[in-house]
Amino acid sequence: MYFLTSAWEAFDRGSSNSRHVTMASAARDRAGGAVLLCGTLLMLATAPTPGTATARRASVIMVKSLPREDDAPGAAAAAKVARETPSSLKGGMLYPRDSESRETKELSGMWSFRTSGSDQDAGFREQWYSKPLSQTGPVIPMPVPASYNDITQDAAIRDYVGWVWYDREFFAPTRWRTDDLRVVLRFGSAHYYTIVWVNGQRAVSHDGGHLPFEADVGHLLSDGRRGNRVTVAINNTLSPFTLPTGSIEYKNDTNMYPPGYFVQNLNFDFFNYAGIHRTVLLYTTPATYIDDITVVTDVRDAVGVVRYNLTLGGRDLNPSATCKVVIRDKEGTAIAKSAGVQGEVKVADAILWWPFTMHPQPGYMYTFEARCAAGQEGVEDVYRLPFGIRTVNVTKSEFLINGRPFYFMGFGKHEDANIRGKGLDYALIAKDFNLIRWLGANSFRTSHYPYAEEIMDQADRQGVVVIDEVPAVGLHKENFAKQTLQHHLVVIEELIRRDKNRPSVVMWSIANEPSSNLAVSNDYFKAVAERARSLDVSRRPLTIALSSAAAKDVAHQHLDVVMVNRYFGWYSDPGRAQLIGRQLLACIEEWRNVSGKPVMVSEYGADTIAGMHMDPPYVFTEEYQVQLIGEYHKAFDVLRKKGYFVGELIWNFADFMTAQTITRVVGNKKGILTRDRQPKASAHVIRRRYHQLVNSSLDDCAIYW
Ligand code: BDP
Repeated sequence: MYFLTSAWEAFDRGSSNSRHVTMASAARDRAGGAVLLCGTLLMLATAPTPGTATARRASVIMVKSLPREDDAPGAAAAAKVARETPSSLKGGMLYPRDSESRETKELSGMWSFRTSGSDQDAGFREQWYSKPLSQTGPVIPMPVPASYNDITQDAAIRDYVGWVWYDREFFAPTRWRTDDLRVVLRFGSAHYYTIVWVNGQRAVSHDGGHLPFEADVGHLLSDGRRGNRVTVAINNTLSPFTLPTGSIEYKNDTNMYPPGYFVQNLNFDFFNYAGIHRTVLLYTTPATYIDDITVVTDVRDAVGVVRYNLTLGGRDLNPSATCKVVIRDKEGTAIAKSAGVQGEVKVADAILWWPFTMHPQPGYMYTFEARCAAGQEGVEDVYRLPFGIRTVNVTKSEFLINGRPFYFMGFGKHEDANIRGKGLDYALIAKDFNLIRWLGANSFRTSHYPYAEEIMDQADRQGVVVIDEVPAVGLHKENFAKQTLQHHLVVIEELIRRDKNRPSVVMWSIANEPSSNLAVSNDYFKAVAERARSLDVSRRPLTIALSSAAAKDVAHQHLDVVMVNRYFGWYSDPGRAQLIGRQLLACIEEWRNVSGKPVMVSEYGADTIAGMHMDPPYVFTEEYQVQLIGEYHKAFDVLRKKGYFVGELIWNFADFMTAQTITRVVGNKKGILTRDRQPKASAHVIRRRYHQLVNSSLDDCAIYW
């Protein structure tokens, strides 16, 4: 745990909530003051910019200790943690959409920004949230959404660890106060721990990046004439109990480092971009409203069966609320109807949702239109949820979509681009999906965290299959702790709540490359898998991108599909591409024998500097990447004939930024595209392969032109 005593702690003590709250209650907490990261009380009063002399002036002490033995969950302990972390989420997380009963107002644009510098307490001690940030110190303009790291010319901002502050002002229409409405402030995501104030009043806090959070703020809005202010404090520090995981390491050798010097270690291979990464918006609903919708589909003899469940929220809920449901096709024509908060609707001659490589009309989306007059006054709330009708099943050897075998051809990706970091960017989303189609890929894994809802929307609509991953990357011995598990259970719930209705999502990936050879990980993953299965009514299969040796792995028994990350010819035997076939075949056969489940390769690849050439091929050249992936492809073709091999995802779609290390040349270069999305030679090889796997009659010319 990390303990820091500080003015921030005093701030916390002054709040009405106890600071000794559990993670579950922290997730529910809408008004308290404690900063909790995964159940760890993280009093980050001082996290000076590493490496600066200001670190010496740290006014507080940060103590790091790893979990004790009894923190590591054994079977009984893990089950207990799971019991004690009950479904902790209050309400649904429907994507905000305009309708005749709802309106949305985006708060994207330039916000004011500053870091806490070397005095992490300052913002809390001086209550920066109580007035405009510009009145409590210097500010700079900061775009929202975007990571803040690469926006300025200041390395101290790029590499900042600790609290940063944002604010902006906005007007809300007068009717938002005078009418009987609910006004909600929603963040698509902010990285990592976030506290939000509206007009100086605490509105919401959230633990974790990559997933949305929101709060009712109608009661905090000022009268129309004065305008409003939203203030956001965000802390990007990662600990052994956050997801992804990290640790703060103090460097105590004063011959080498100034007193108080520390570094943020990351247990993963991508830059720890931070800030307000996704859209911030306000939306309204009637006071009594549709809080959540769950749609589960099946297909019986060409009839689409749509089971649904509506959850209503708000005060004065009328127990005999009436809800009407209409299913509309793509043209908006009503094709089926139902009434009630739950039911089953049949869609005759259903047009199924298909991946784009399996059907000429891929990604067919219906609209589930719900109208509920649930309040005493009978005001109707209307919400239109896009959904697709399809089935997903896994047999001992196959991955089936709509009853037909599906072979994953795609990549692991990242949310990553220059300047904006992990910030949402529609131009980039459109470009990436155009490239996915150009490459002929039918799928990607959201390595190593949930992607923006706007990305997932495109996957739904374009028929691109998604393996949806939680940010559980870098789980090693010290991370299999009670606190991490508690947080993992919450995160999986947040992810399933957000993405449960998406037809593109065919599988949940509950971790990437954990130390699943450790006995302690068995009970840990059992608990996470059980939680995921209990939450997803449609029972999507579960997987993990595994990297341990098959014979020693204990996690696969809790999964439906085995994904394997392997770097033969790169991290082992670099430059020896001729060994890849032998090694990969032996490895995958072993996984199959050990697990008896469908197996796929979820990562393989080689760092490649675009424009670097050598023949015969040499590591880091375009020639070597081409040679290496060619060897993998030959082995995949052998495996495909064995009947249990269900996919190949190359690492990575595009080059991406990482922390500064001597093993990365301005980031990870395993992309088949450069970071600015231009093809390396390997992209053409992948393109030819993916297109030809779907249509073996296509010759090279037909693909290229
Ligand atoms: C795998 C990780 C991925 C890394 C990749 C690599 O899952 O995040 O970026 O290796 O080293 O182990 O390129």
